[in-house]
Amino acid sequence: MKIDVITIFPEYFSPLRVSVLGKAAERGLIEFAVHDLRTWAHDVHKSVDDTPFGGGPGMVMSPVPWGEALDAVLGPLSPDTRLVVPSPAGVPFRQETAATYSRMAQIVFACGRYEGIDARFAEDARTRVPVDKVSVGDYVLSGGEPAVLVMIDAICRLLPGVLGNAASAPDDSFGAGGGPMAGLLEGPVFTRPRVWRGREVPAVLLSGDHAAIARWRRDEALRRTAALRPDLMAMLPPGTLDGRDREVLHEAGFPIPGEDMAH
Ligand code: JA5
Repeated sequence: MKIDVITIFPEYFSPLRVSVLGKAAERGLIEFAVHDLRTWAHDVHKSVDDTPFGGGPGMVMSPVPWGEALDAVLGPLSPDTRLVVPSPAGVPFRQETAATYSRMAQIVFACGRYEGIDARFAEDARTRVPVDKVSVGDYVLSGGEPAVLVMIDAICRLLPGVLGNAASAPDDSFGAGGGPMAGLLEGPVFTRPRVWRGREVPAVLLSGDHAAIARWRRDEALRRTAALRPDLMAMLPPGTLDGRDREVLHEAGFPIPGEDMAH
């Protein structure tokens, strides 16, 4: 997979050389190309922003360098290419979004700064490539760069061969593998020592009973998800809760989707 990033702060993306993603790039599993938008600026000051039509505070990024940058960076037209523009006004980026993007041949990320990019840039780009405006959460950032780092990490760890342990992705929170933990937050994890500052590791985890351990982990995931993320509980596909799941949720005092609390 090829990932292009267009930004006025190329240095912001040095973390892509570190750790799991850095190694995946070294091994040729991912190709990162980070481009300085000012390469396509036209004046001696290499300016990429201008005052907003209609007035208002701040500056708006000019569509002129953005259009030329995209022309230069976009590979052959393909249904497996996306232009992704981070924006707090975009559609939420979720685990399923990461999975969809991990199957792309090329993703171009366009990092806005100031008050954003002139709207005509995305409108024009749409005539050549599918364009997604994507939010990574309901808060304001100073620019798209940190959002793009977040998305690149979530996408690339799903690529074949990128994670050392092929089994670790499906059991993470959200259980992208569609396994038993699908749509739930991951519960607590433990390692040695067995007793630390008087606190014991739950006995079931030392029992060697793999079915009991899997059931305990699901119980913990259900309790945590119901307590912290009722929105995720509401999104569980119908029919995913078994009898024990309902018992756990009832004991914890949480309403069970599609069930009367009196039962
Ligand atoms: C700000 C010029 O989902 C959180 C986000 C905040 C934010 C994003 S995504 N992009 C920008 C931006 O500011 O481009």
